[in-house]
Amino acid sequence: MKQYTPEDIEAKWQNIWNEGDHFHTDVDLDKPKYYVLEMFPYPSGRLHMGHVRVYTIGDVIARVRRMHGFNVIHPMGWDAFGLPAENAAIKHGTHPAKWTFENIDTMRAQLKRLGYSLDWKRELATCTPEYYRHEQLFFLKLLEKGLVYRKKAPQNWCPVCQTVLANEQVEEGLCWRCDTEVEQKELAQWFFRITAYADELLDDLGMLDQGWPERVLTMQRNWIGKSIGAEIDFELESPTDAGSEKIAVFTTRQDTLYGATFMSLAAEHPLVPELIKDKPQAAEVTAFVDNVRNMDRIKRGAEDLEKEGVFTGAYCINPVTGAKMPIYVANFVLMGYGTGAVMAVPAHDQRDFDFATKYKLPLKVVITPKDSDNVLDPLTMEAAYTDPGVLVDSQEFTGLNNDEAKEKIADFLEEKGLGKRSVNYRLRDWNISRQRYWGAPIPVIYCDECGVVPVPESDLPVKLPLDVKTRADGRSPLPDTPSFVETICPTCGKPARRETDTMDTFVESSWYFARYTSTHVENAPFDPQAVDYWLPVDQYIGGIEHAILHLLYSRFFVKALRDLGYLKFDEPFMNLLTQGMVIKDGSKMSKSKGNVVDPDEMVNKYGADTVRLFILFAAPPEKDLDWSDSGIEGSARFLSRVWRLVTEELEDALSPMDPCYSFPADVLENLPAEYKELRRREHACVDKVAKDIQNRFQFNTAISAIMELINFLYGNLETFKANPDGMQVVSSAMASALTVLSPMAPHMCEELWQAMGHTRRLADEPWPTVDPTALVKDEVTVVLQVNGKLRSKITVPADAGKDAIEAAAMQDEHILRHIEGKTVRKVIVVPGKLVNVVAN
Ligand code: ANZ
Ligand code: ZN
Repeated sequence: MKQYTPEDIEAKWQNIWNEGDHFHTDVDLDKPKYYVLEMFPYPSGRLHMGHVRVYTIGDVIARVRRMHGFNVIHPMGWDAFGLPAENAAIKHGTHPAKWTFENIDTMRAQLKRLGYSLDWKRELATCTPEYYRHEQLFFLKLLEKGLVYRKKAPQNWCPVCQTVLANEQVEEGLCWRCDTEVEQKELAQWFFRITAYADELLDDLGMLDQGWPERVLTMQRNWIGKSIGAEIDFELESPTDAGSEKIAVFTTRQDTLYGATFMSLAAEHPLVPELIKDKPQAAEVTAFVDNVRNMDRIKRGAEDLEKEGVFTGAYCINPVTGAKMPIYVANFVLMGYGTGAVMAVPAHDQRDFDFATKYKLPLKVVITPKDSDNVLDPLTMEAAYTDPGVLVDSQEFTGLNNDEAKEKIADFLEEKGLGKRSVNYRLRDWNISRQRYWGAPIPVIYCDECGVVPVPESDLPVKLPLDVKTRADGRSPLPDTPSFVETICPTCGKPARRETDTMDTFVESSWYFARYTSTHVENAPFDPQAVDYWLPVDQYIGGIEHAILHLLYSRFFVKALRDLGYLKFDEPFMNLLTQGMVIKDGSKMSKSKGNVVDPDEMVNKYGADTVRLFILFAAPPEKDLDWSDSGIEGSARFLSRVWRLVTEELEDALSPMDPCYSFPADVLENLPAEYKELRRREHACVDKVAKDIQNRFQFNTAISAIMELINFLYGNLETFKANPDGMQVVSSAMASALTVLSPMAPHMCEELWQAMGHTRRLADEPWPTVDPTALVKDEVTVVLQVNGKLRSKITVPADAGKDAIEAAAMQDEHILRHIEGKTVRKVIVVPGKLVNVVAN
């Protein structure tokens, strides 16, 4: 018997796959394509188990699809720009480029050791000018189209990372990367106008509702946050010295307009200084405003914020009731949303209710519960009434359901010129400027004469200079690099300065999946035929942590590139699988907990096939996977059993039969019953593995099915060995088992396949064709009687129950003929033998 030595076998097959670019595919219009992609790794140093999990899942899907006749593209590359490279370079006194490329080499070798069927010819790294030059081109094209703009505004600033952050990168007020409290800093920055696509980004989620997890769809929907309502003008009691006459508010509840009793403004609202001018309240308001401005936006938006405010001394007028409404500055009103002003309806909005209670402001009830005659009493209410209801105290609208009133009042406001329907989004434009070095330069030039001048396309790429030293304080060395900064203006030829900010690395990951189709095209981002053929991605796999950030940006990018004419589809990822974490002893693996399991160590100890098998077997892909030593031992034992079955128990008797070989009926009839059962189990296993993997990603149940087949072979070895004529049946079953196990444990299966005498590579074999009749369990003949007389015979599965047999009997045409016109009184069923229908 040949010993199972994974390290030899695995290296052997990896060499064979690598040398022939075995998994490289090209456009082939005669074959259906399938694009399977896992989120590409950040070259952080070494692979962790999370990587192994996601790439193993993707690899099995790729291999199974390939065997089903698809032209599969399964590429790999590196999300290679970003802050950790810079921080590591500072810490270790090296250069980010050196650090990055060394890590890429290490991690590439690790991926290869795991036997993934990747198309390495398409490999890319986003930090190379060959990649980012196209991104700079997109920037220029989007600028031309008005989808990129520069704006000075308060920005999220992380003092530790020394850079601004997009809204999506601030989590509960903290930097997503280092958990530092984010500050606000006024800076001129570049923005991608993602809001131009807000509606489409929302509507097109409908195209994904079959293929994406519901919770990701919900998170995206909420992040875009579409609100339908109205903008309403409130006249000031008296115009300000500067000439302002009114305040516009955005509301989603114009049905409560008759209940608006005061006005709340954001601290940054431009009217505030005008309103308090020469008022006794001025000093107090100014102090309050300064205080609120220093709070960060996220905290100001939080539900549990203590509502506070201050009276400005000014009033405005409710346009429909004529009531005089005091104007407050309130800490929970944000300047970046709607108009930065809120008509306060304390009876029907909880925040306004809290505020009114605190500052003793009047409540007016304008909506009451539908089927109740106890009208809400403003003096005893303990909370705002926010549910649907019927309008009261609202002039001509009194008595309407509030939904209906929303429409009617919007019509009324539009007719009278008091307001208009309006839609607001929570989504903000994407700030892509980063004040860090290790990123793609933003291709613009600042000229004292000409202002902001885009770099001409013919001058691309604007290369990131590599001959610089990173600074210990983390600040970008680019502004102090004259050879980079100093340039001449492309318009007037006078000395000018380059932009020294770089692009957010999420820009790179927003289009890499499209670039894979055309990695080797130099002068254009894409080969049009290749993008049209391969895209969109059929199956995308990655972590839930990207539910908003990366997935939203990529969706936006695809729509923008489509409108630039580069792409012809609307959504990048048709199906999304979000895998769970790999944990140990119930918690996330981390150095501080000392519970990290290193992939290389595991591959050294057990071999890649065992590691892959365990990862797939231990949990369904969406669930967290608890690493266990006994679990991986179990997977290793199973593979050894398969090995021993082929190389020892059955060695000389096996022949290179096709999997699911179609035997003439008499071959099986002349053998003991175990053969027919083996064949049934063989076909059932192939069928189940295909369905479990392709329809539901249930790798664990697929593996269980293969284990059962192997167990059945072991359990009946004596019978099989005693009947040499039956060896072809056993060989076919063994070939099937190896074929369907090969996507999970590719190296060992190739080796055993070869040991059976097969000459083609298993990786190139088609998925076996299941014979549906082979799936039927043994059948028995049942005689059918009507009133005790034999009328017909049927065959049913041996294990069919009484109901199934009766149902089959009552459909038999002979029976139907003999009971025609009669009433069935009773049906007697003796399973496996007879059915007697009593009728008269
Ligand atoms: C009056 C009203 C009465 C409101 C009522 C609600 C309930 P969403 O769904 O998030 O869009 N609002 C408007 N602009 C705001 C701002 N800049 N900062 C804080 N709050 C703001 O919420 C829309 C509602 O949030 C608007 O409708 C407004 O309050 C408030 F019974 O207007 B409402
Ligand atoms: Zn930070």
